[in-house]
Amino acid sequence: MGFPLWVIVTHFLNIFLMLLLARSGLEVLSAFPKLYRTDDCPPGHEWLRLTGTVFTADSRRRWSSLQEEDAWPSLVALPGHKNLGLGRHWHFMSVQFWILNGLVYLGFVFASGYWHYLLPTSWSIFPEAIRDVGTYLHFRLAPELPGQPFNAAQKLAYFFVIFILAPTQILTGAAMSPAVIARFPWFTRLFGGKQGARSLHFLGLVAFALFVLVHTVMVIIHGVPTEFAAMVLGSYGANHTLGLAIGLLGIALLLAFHVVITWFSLRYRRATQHLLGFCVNPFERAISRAFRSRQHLGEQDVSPYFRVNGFPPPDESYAEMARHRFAGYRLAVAGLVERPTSLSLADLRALGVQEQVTKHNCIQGWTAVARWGGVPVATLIERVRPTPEARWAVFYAMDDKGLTEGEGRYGYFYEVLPIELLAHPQSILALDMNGAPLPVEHGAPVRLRVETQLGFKMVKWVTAIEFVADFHDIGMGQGGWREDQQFYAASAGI
Ligand SMILES: Nc1nc2c(c(=O)[nH]1)N[C@H]1C(S)=C(S)[C@@H](COP(=O)(O)O)O[C@H]1N2
Ligand SMILES: [Mo]
Repeated sequence: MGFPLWVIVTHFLNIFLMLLLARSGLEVLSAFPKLYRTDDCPPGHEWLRLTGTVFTADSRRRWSSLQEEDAWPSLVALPGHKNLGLGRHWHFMSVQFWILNGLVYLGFVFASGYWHYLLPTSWSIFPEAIRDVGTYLHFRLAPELPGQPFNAAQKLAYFFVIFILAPTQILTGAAMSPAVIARFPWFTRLFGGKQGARSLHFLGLVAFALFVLVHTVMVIIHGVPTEFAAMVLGSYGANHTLGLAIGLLGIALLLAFHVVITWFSLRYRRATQHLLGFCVNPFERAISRAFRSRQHLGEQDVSPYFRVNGFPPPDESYAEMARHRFAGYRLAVAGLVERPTSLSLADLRALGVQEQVTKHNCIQGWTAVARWGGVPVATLIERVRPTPEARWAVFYAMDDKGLTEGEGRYGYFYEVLPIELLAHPQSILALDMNGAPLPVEHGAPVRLRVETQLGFKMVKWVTAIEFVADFHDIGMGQGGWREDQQFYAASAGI
């Protein structure tokens, strides 16, 4: 027996895509190399920590969650060296093709009757599989099931990987999306919350890696030339030398491809962001706009510790304003609006304050829950009346990142959001956090909350809002400071 052509092709594409997924997934993990049991992510209480740097809740020095990011080498991470934005792009691009490849494979499996070889039909497969493992441990080859290409242990392993592990990996992946968490909180709860899903997603990678290891060892035990002939040419009787040559060439091409894309991604980061964006942005934009946040978490869900990302504005004028409890603060709202305005904190409060207990999702991977109070952006929109050309709102902040963070980046923080998203019921200009005025580190006196999005969209220390028709002439034109400087995607629903 051997393998039909569709198995050969989908098997090769699977190796190709899984390697992309594993490396880019590790890049994402490197941005927050810690795993937690609960969505509070209490610093110092991770169940797995893959980094030497430890920050604790009672640390006397101020720290920002971006400092928890690690630089992993390109040998394990795609592209490596602290490129979370690009790693995510590679991951979300690859996963679409991986799912497509999986569906094509399953289509053939069921259409061709091949499923007989993959779906166990009797409980006796378990003792048989254990006996097969025993046979291997005695350095002998386990026999195939009668009339089938696989032995019982093999069949069980393939069944587990194809019908349990792969779908679970897709579901735990989806459960981490902030848009999904905001719209279908129950779905993410099935996996023990975002951190449960994140932990399971990582354990899924470990399970895949173990499978690949054993699978490869089996190929070696059964004889590389024979197995390659079957895997590449479709038959155990095919020319061994030819099978081996084509197989090794395939592996070499695959590795060469990885070397090239890693180099390209590091060398041409903006081009990589744009090229992969063609595949990723439409998908991300669609779920960001379709899902509205419906979170009503309880007071008991509020996290005891809420991380900070981004240091407060360091200048004296901000400190002075903070000392006077922001009495002199004004929020300017202008651009393509019929009634430009400037509002004090009292004016803002007078527009009506709404409360919501919601989960914050930082792009790095941490979560925390707080009760936010603030003015619905919809109310503000009604008041200033954007003109028909206005499509986006730019939120300008008071922190110059060149002064607060450095790392070769510069400029005042800002983010652009589509007006549609800002009109959603849980999009607010927050003034309060957990029943008190916003603390300085969390964005005093005004910060944005758009609950279906990743944290980086929720600008803190907001000083002005501008309605625009197009954002390509703002900053570097990518739709926000993190998009400009860290190559994140401009839609942030995943
Ligand atoms: N002005 C400004 N807003 C910002 C940031 C920043 O650096 N500057 N960081 C963003 C990121 S990446 C996150 S995760 C959240 C963190 O909010 P928190 O500090 O209140 O937890 O703020 C967002 N808003
Ligand atoms: Mo973030």
